[in-house]
Amino acid sequence: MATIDPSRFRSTLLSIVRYGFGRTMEQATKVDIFNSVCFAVREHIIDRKIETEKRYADNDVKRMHYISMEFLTGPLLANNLINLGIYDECRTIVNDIGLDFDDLIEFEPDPALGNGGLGRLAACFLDSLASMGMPGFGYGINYDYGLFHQSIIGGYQHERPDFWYNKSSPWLMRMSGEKAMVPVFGRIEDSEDMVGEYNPMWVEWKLIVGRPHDIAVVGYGGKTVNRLRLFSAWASEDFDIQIFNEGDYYRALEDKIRFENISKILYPSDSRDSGKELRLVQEYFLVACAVHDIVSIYLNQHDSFDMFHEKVAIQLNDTHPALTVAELMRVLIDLHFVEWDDAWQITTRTLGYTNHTLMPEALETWPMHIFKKVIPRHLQIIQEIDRRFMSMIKEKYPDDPEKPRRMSIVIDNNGEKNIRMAHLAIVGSHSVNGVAAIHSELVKTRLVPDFYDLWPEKFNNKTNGVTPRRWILRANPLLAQLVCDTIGDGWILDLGRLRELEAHCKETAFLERLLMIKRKNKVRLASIIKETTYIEVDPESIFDIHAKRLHEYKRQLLNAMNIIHIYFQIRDDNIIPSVPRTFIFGGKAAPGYFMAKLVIRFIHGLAEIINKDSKANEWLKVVFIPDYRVSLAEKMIPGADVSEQISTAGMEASGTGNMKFAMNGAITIGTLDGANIEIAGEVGEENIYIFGHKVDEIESLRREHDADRFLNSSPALKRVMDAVRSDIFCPDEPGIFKPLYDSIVHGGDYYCHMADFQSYTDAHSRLANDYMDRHNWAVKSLLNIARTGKFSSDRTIKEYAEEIWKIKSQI
Ligand code: 26V
Repeated sequence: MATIDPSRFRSTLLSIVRYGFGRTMEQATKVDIFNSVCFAVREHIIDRKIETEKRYADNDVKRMHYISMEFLTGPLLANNLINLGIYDECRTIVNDIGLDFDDLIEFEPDPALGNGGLGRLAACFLDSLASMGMPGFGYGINYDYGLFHQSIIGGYQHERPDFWYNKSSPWLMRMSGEKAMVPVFGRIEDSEDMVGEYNPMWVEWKLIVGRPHDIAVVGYGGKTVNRLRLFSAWASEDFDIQIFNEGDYYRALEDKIRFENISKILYPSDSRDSGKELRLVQEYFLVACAVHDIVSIYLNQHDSFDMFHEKVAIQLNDTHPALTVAELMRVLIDLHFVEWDDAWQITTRTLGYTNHTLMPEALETWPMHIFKKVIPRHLQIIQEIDRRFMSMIKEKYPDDPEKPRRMSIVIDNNGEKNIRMAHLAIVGSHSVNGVAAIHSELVKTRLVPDFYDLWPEKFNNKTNGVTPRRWILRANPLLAQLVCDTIGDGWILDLGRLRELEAHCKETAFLERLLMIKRKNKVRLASIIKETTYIEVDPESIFDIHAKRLHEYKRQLLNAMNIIHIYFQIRDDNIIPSVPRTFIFGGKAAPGYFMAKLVIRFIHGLAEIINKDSKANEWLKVVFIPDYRVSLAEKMIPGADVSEQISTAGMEASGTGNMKFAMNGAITIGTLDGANIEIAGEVGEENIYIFGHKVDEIESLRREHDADRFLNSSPALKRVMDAVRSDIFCPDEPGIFKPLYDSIVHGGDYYCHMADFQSYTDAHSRLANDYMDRHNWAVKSLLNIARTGKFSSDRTIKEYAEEIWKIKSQI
């Protein structure tokens, strides 16, 4: 671990404030001070970054490149200091100068370059790769605007743009001289070459410039510093000169702005986005920049492509970068004159594809005409890949005429041709993986059974994980200290060692300490709740947290239904609960997702009525904390007693919040879905509350769905549903919640709220009873912490590294 020289750090800091920002310490703003502290820390990072790059180059190591449209890093200063091992020292020095270190840490904005789980997973993976000394790098887009900020006005979500001031982010290093030139638009001109062979020419394209900006990824222990390379889009200067010379200044400027819009915004994953041309251009832009960079790095040390797949692995984070298949083929064939068959071998041996969802509306398909307009040459290559693939399929399955239609990359939907990105990714990769055991099975058996039948060896599982550096060490320093005091610090890089804590599960003093830490984290969370919502909550109550994107399948509405049920028990049945409860929500809804936004309004409706009802509010409170994001998650998760993981079985690919809560000592109430199943397997069934229908039961449930049968057989459910329909939670806006009622009662209840209601409320009452036995609850909490070591992203990355990427640690 590194140390810092206080006087040197101090003088560096002062001279950055003075010569970097032109201010004396007295004049400097908070932004100046924050940036200067980061720059001073960068000094410690850059040396190691350069050293790491040299180590990789000297050993000509195999590198893995993780291409992702999203990297949800969260604030970086605290984590970088922790990973460098200089957090406490830096804190003392900064405070000694008369600044407030903790305040500066809080001041850092979240780089919100991701939507949720998929982007955060990518960030956890980079942390693990660097912490284990592995040559793994991220490629993404340097969006000017990250995911929107959420505010709540009158119970409704409002979106405000997130200009995360990347132009001056101290973590982004613009790497001049390493730009990528990306051709786009134009058309294909058929022609013959000198020997009379068909030789299509991509002509009249325009050039976008991809400018790389690197964020250093500091591994724990500070030995390895990898990089996340984010590209921003610019119009090329040649292009500028050319079009400005044509004389139409305003049109030329419009074109320039159009190109520079490519990296402007992160799309907030919404089904309405599908088919948007700008999104396809973004995906292509990322892929083209990344492939350019990856091939250049390879060619720095090699003069043919013979070794490519032995030196390069590329992982596609979902189908968003699936165009890599076509772009790598194009670069090999058109720019380096590699034969088709060789190029195909290289491509498929290099690429791996991770699937992150089975939701049909989230599976990408693109109308062919957009491809033709944006990337005509890639379309041609994809059509040729598909032609060859189809002839193989027809030969292999001569008796199944439906196979080609089910498996082709290009599909004709009533005259409109579409490109299926998942098919492109599967055909072009040697590995296809899901992100939790059950999900990987469903990929094989339900999503693409024909592909599994054809290539069973391609399919595998890599259960997700999360980095304990951010999610324990940074988010929960009190817990981290207790663990270190008890078993040393080996767990930080080997989370399985948390099992050693089990030996202490009978020690009252230890359990008391654990309870005290939870209480402190709850007090901290309570003050955030007070600041952000003006609601006062009692840290003695159960903090039951449901924090994730709003989506019908994640069933925040089921949680709300249980809250109403408890409320009516208190108000109308005079049943006094065994323990007071605070139900806490956090999460953003996609701006165009009506039902998800209505659920947010509904939760606020409940809060409005219940929190004001004096008969109920000492037992029950409802809180929605606005603007859920990484930095807020770091404060919410350690303060949870109960973690809500209640998706409809078969719909949550994995979940990663579930892991973060469990390793911070929250007890899960959850369905047998995603990684919940594996969490249950690790912690043991007495330490988790599992409820609800299983994935195999869902289909027949839906088929036999009969709303009246549910309502007539359960007075409790009927009472809750009547309340959803009535205006008691929206007295000033009658009728607004009717769509919620309709989707459940008249709409077939696709997400099974009614079918799972009874077992959910039962699980909640068991849980509330168990909570009263503080000793036993502490044991459950401890066993959750001790037994969730499997869910470190280090374990996940080791599996990817050994089984797919074939990369090795270099320390
Ligand atoms: C996106 C969309 C967009 C259109 C509307 C419906 C819809 C439904 C789901 C999605 C998710 C897209 C991919 C994704 O973010 N998957 C998440 O990946 C996490 C990391 O593997 C995993 O833990 C989550 O379970 C999974 O939902």
